[in-house]
Amino acid sequence: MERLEVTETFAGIALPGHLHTAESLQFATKFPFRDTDVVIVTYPKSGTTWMQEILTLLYSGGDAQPAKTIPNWERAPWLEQIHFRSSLRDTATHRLITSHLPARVLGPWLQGSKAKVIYVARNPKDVVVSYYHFHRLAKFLPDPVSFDAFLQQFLEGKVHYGSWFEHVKGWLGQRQLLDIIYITYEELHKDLRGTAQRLSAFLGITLEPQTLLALEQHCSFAAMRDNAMANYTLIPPEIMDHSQGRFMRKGVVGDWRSHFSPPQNALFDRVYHEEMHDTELSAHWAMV
Ligand code: PPS
Repeated sequence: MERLEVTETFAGIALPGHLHTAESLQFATKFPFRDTDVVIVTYPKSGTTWMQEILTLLYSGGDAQPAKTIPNWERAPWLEQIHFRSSLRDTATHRLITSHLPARVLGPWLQGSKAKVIYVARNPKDVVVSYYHFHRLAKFLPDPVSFDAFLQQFLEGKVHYGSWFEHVKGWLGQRQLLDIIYITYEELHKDLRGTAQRLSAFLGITLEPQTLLALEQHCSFAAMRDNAMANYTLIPPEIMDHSQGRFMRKGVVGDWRSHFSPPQNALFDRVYHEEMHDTELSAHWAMV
């Protein structure tokens, strides 16, 4: 199913029709979670693939084989996408599931289970840069036209998958309602080892030193950039135009500084302050 030009609208959010249908989205909101499920939730470009790889290594006890032989979208499939049911590893003790859906859609349903939720967030200035570049290669997303035009749409919450601000605040609001942990892309960068330990404690996994070592090696940016099962080079060029750039693009913190003009930065800061001034995650990233 191509549907590259199709946009699905669900709960007021635009989503790529190439990956979603009204039926796949309805299914997502009624999916029978198990208490043993582990759900990665992110706004796009916030560290989803990184977390999928980390969990793969944690649950394999450091054996890189699954991460090297199974595409990430089969190891931790997207709940809302059309391929979910055929990809889900139903017999796994802990099913890994990924979602970009906002809390107002998925939260109430998840509250009925004891599934563990891992929410990964990233500095929105770096998110918008990464997302802009991704729009240039992903043929199932609209042409971003220019960075300036895309930035405006992002701040207005009019890009695919909706508003970053609504996403982050909505999921932060689930703190008391779900078994949820909050991780930032910046923490993964600063201290992958420490963050993996924090994750293991949350998941109830005993972390052996050799698992940690293997995880650090396999989940580095360089290793993942060269892993065809994580870097999306398996996706054919008519769906991801690899001549326009790489999915594993730079993998750094603060790349926004080489993209934002002073007026764009001032506008972003104003909206960010209005929306986020009292949220605790902001302490993890540098806005100046
Ligand atoms: S998606 O499309 O929503 O699944 O994208 P997502 O995986 O959330 O985000 C892609 C960005 O994460 C970077 N990335 C990493 N950075 C550092 N280390 C590792 N191991 C890593 N793996 C993925 C990836 O390069 C994208 O960020 P940018 O800034 O574009 O490089």
